[in-house]
Amino acid sequence: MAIISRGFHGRRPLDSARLPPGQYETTSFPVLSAGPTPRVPRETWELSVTTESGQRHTWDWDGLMALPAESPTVDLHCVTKWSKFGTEWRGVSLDVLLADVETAAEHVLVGSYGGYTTNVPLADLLDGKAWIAYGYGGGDLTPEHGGPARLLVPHLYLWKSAKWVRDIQLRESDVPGFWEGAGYHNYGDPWREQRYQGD
Ligand SMILES: Nc1nc2c(c(=O)[nH]1)N[C@H]1C(S)=C(S)[C@@H](COP(=O)(O)O)O[C@H]1N2
Ligand SMILES: [Mo]
Repeated sequence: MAIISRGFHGRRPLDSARLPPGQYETTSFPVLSAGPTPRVPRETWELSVTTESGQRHTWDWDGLMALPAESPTVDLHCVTKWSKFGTEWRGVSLDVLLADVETAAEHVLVGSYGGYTTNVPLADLLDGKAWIAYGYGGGDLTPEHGGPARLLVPHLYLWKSAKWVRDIQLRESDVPGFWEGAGYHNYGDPWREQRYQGD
């Protein structure tokens, strides 16, 4: 008699193995923004990386487009408990963006058009773990979801993925961002359910 494995159909393991503790799966793509959606024309858009010694590297839109792009497919986990599986993005790896940036800093404060900030260890942006994403689902990233370009750090709760990203500050000391300063966890690992300070 054939034994049917209910959990595995040859494609991937049962989806519950992809769901961090306390999360549920959704197929919609909710919009979560702490303020109004900034409209940033590509003509004036600029991204900067500033090192701990004050060196500033900048990319305009054409400069970003000239960098080699990747098409990551990743699962998203929001601290408000929805997870979305298999989202398809296009963007530039932070490994590429930071390749020529000399730094000994271990901390990053990411800033957005509109004033949002979030902090993340530099190590969590490197080694294929993060992108400056400008495409979603085969098209341009819409303003609601962070277009022209957002940070994408899918292994951490989605509040770390700053929409409308504008600057990446490499810092010797850690400093909390918008939600981290309001009581959310400093690191935000969904698999360890690090939602709030003390988790
Ligand atoms: N600039 C900016 N980035 C942001 C936010 C924000 O309010 N402003 N919200 C964060 C939060 S809490 C989440 S869950 C995700 C939501 O991304 P989405 O709206 O594309 O689903 O963006 C994150 N990045
Ligand atoms: Mo969120």
